[in-house]
Amino acid sequence: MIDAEPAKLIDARYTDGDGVISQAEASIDSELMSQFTELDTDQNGELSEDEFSKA
Ligand SMILES: [Ca+2]
Ligand SMILES: [Ca+2]
Repeated sequence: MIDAEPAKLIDARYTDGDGVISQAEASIDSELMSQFTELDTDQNGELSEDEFSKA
């Protein structure tokens, strides 16, 4: 039941191995997609692990 994750890490399904979530990758999750612009604080069109951890 308890998922002992210290912090949200980028789920492997969102990444192609580059460690960031592109908009295309985020689009598989409508909830994430809806937050994408807000989370992308440096507005580079990708979510870094740091940005994603605020989700
Ligand atoms: Ca990626
Ligand atoms: Ca970003």
